[in-house]
Amino acid sequence: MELLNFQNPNFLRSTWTARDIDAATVIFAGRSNSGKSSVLNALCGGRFARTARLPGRTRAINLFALQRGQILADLPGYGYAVVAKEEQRTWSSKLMYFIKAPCLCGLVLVVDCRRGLQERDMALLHAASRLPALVLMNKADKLGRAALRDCVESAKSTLATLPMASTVLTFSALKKRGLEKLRYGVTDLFLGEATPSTDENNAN
Ligand SMILES: Nc1nc2c(ncn2[C@@H]2O[C@H](COP(=O)(O)OP(=O)(O)OP(=O)(O)O)[C@@H](O)[C@H]2O)c(=O)[nH]1
Ligand SMILES: [Mg+2]
Repeated sequence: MELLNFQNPNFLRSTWTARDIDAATVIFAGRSNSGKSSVLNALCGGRFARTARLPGRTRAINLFALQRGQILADLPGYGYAVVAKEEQRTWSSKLMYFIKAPCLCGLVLVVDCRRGLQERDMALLHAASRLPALVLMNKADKLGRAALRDCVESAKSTLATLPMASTVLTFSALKKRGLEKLRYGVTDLFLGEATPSTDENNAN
């Protein structure tokens, strides 16, 4: 399979709606501070999306176009308590609306591997159940091998209860660990070739 070229995407715009998107789009979603923007940057080999030590950095949906026109969408995180309740509710309903957009072809769910899949992640997975999902256990540099394996196994058994095709990968945006598998995984999402959760998963 030929890998997509993820290098040097063009920032298109910040938005809250998918109405103006006319190309296949993969979304990067997850809890605030799980590392969505860092993962996108690692995938694309540069600093394109803004990241921050404190949660709540990404405050709109940022669209980046690959060389061939496909789009990566960096979403604001959920579960960030410091953002006012009202604003959280607004984001949440906008995100839930956005993930129904027909242009979407896949979901990269970025999870902090120390926390594992949480309630809000599950709510997102349910809402996006028509999309194949690549579940990234990010910040793998923070856990030892055995703990990582446990977290992957636990995610896999949770995902097995959901209807969509899903793959679990361990990843470190900091150490750029798991990049090749991420590139293949995101290419698969664009090509509509995501594998079911029982197939080729790993705890690298
Ligand atoms: N140790 C470690 N830190 C990471 C990793 N990935 C991201 N981080 C750190 O986690 C923090 C949050 O990263 P972001 O990429 O801004 O997270 P985000 O999910 O986009 O956050 P929001 O936009 O606020 O939702 C930053 O301090 C990153 O440097 C990783 O793989 N390992
Ligand atoms: Mg972000």
